[in-house]
Amino acid sequence: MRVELYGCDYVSESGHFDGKSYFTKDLRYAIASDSEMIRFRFRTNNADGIILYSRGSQGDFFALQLMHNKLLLNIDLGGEGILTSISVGSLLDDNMWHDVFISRRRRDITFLVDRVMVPAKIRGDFTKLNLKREIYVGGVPNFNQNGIVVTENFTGCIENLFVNNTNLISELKERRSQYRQFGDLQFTCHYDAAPPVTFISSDSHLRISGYKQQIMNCSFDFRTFNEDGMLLYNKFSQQGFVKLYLQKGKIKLEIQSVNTPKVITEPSERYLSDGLWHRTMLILQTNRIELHVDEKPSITTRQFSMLTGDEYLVGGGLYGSKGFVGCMRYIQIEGHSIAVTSLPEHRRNNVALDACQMADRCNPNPCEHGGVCKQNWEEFKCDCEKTGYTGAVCHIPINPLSCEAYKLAHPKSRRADINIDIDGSGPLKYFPVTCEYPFEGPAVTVLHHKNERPTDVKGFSKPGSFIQNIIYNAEMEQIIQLVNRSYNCR
Ligand SMILES: [Ca+2]
Repeated sequence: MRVELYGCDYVSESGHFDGKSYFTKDLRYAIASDSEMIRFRFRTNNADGIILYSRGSQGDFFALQLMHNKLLLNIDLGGEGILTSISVGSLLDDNMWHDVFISRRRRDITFLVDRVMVPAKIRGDFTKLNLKREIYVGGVPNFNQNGIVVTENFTGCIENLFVNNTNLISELKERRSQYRQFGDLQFTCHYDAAPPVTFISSDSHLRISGYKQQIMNCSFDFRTFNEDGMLLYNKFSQQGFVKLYLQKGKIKLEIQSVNTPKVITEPSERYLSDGLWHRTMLILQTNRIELHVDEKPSITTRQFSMLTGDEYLVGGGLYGSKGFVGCMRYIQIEGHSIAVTSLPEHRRNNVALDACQMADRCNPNPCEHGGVCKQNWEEFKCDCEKTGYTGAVCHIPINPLSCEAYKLAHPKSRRADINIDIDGSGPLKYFPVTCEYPFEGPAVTVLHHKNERPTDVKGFSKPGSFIQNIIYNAEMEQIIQLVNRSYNCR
């Protein structure tokens, strides 16, 4: 077989940001634009960071940032100060390239990350983005600004950043006068030497040698949506063992040593099976047990001593424990970084190297009508409680379409206070009505409002001098649909 590939020259203008570096483009004169187009690629290991920021004098701003490994755009076109927030993508801090495209035309905006498209409408009455001063790329000097919700600059690589038809990184490299550079910004991408490893199933694990130490020092980052699974196990050289695991999304430490009974502690109340990376460090030494999760320490001093055993189990599926399913990176055992790719094959079981193969099945949310999505490695589930809908994705309405539909199921009913869902599975919410069934003729739907008792009106003699708002138990759109589907109204 012969394969020939043809393509075009690919020009890569990239900037590597270290979390302190950023650059600005001075806009020189104020801009008021009806539309703009932004596109770029990025690659990062960090869940948070500012990517693009600019603001104007009339309350306008544009803030594109990574927050909890999702891209978040906060935009305000000025006026009443109504912020529009659009979030796209998930698990974006996986050290892989991601393509971003944002296009705005007046109040219509399209936000695309890796082919997942979110169209949105910008709130408020204004249609122009008024910018003044500078555009910030990769970071800002001060996080306390409108629209910014994170407190970190971007760390990683940004490639071919176009604002309209201008390649900002290319112009920065040409040292054009309106550009200013801060910190150590480099024009080549660095790739991480410790790529993540994926624990595909509950029998996935790594076996790593230990060296009979009196101090145990192990650390790693993990991310998962699964609530249970063993993270780390070591059987001590003498009696006892240590076991670090997730149970219902919380981290637990089980430990036993010579002359010390088995104890199980829950060092952190936090729910950790949320898909974010969590830095974990376990340090055991004589009379001291330390567990750090996301830099927060939990330290116990008690009578305790051990010699580490000759094998560490990272992940599970051995010794009767259900293993961790998810991703890990930066694994260090007894203070040494572990290059998983160079472990002999019999020391790794059912793991995928060089990438985190997790999928976020809840993003975009597959549950309709505001159902809450929950997931593990294999599947997602929708919690439809309080939505008024049921079924796998909260699609099937619980409430009848109308009083007529209710009558079919309850033929003896003369009067009933119920909720109706006028468009069935459609987007309108259900609302309360009273159904009345006269002996002859069609059913009557009574839509109540908040002022059904008589209101005393004194001192308003002229016509039109008294005004009172009537608040119905339904939104305008629901009332329109109800009227459209009725024979007559009064
Ligand atoms: Ca509906």
